[in-house]
Amino acid sequence: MPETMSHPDTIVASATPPGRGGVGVVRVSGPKAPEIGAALVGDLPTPRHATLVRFLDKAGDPIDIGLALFFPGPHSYTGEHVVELQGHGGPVVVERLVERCIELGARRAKPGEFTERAFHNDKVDLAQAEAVADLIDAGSREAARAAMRSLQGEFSSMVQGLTEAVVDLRTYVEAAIDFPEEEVDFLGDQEVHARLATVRGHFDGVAAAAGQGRLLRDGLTVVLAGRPNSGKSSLLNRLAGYDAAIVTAIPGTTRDVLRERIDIDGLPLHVLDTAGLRDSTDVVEAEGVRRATAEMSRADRVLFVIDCSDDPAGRAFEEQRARLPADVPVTLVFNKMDLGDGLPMSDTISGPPRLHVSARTGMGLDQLRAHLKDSVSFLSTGNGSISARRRHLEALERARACVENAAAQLDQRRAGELIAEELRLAQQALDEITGVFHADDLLGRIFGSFCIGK
Ligand SMILES: Nc1nc2c(ncn2[C@@H]2O[C@H](COP(=O)(O)OP(=O)(O)OP(=O)(O)O)[C@@H](O)[C@H]2O)c(=O)[nH]1
Ligand SMILES: [Mg+2]
Repeated sequence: MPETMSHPDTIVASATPPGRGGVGVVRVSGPKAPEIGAALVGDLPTPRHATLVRFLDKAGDPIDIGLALFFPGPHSYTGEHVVELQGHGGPVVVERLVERCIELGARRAKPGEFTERAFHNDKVDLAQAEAVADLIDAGSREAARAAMRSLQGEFSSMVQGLTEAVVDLRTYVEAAIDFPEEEVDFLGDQEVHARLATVRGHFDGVAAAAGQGRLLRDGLTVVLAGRPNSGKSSLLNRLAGYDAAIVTAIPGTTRDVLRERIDIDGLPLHVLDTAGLRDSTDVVEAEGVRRATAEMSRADRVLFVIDCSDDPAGRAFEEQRARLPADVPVTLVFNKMDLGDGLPMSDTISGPPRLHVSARTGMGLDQLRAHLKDSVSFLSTGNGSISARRRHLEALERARACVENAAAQLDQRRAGELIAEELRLAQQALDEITGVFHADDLLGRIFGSFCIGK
């Protein structure tokens, strides 16, 4: 536990964003909060009662008039004594209040420090603390609802249920180790297999919910790639609903990578328009092609755009295949269908999924959107989804791999100790999600990305 926990400082920060607003909230947390509050407003207000007061400077002159609230620990956001000052939301007023608190013995809070204290004081676990930031940063209603569910502990209790199933299995295996003469039979019996099946089932459920949650938060990144003039920029404009990119009949129009964030029923879609792929002696265009290739390797999916009036067989894809990252899935998008005879290309050839659209008329765009949602099994209803991060999915994957190792060892009738050890590692990976077990730098990374005052 950090040293600050035994003798915590008192911290202060504006809880409202910088700038002007109706109200500006300054929050003070720590052992000196009651003393600071009393000095600032003359008398500490009754706990949990909003009290109209004057905030006083050192000379006793009023800085502002507003509401003061006192939340004695542990019944506060951080679990410490907290004083909240609600003044007028002007940057000068708020800064003067913060400075006055510093004069009285507080120090400026670091990003996420209030929530970090809430975590150390067991007000929230790590997944809930992260959900606080995700709720603040939510880019859609669905994402906000999912973050709210995680904040209320739904995700944590799913992980908890999974952990219990793992511990249960481990206890069972360890009991077998204690009776070596029975061990072989014990590990071969139906009971242990049944418990293992339960654990696997749990994993599937939690992983599905967390996968949806991560999609809601981070979304899907797709790169529009293809030959020059195939209509990539036109497609971007169609998806974005406005003229984001320059479109001309001149091949090689786009050079820089353009990014647009689009919302498909709550799924955040990051669409990147890139330079048409061809070998060019133009240094600017060649750099554009290099960047296009780099973006493709980081994408969740490449939409390979083909001008069907010019290349109905999609030969461009075969030509460029070697340039495309091998591990990123591709969808072939046959564009300019308005120019064709309206007949979709033959679908008999195996290979990447194919769609037929017209960026000019908008034909096929709904199918494209539906395809993108399907490609990640996104459920638009968002019902029951929780917010989750890449970190959570990675921990779940690691835990699952350990359980699968344990299962393999069980099949090979290996020693119970090995199985128990794998299960212990699985449990440790799960504990990282809620923060029961964590590497020291993990907290710094998580809370460092919060806004100040939260
Ligand atoms: N008829 C028709 N023309 C289209 C369609 N989509 C794009 N075009 C035309 O095709 C030409 C090239 O379009 P862009 O969107 O600039 O193509 P691009 O793939 O971004 O081209 P570069 O940036 O040069 O790589 C323009 O003249 C567009 O008007 C379509 O669906 N139908
Ligand atoms: Mg373009």
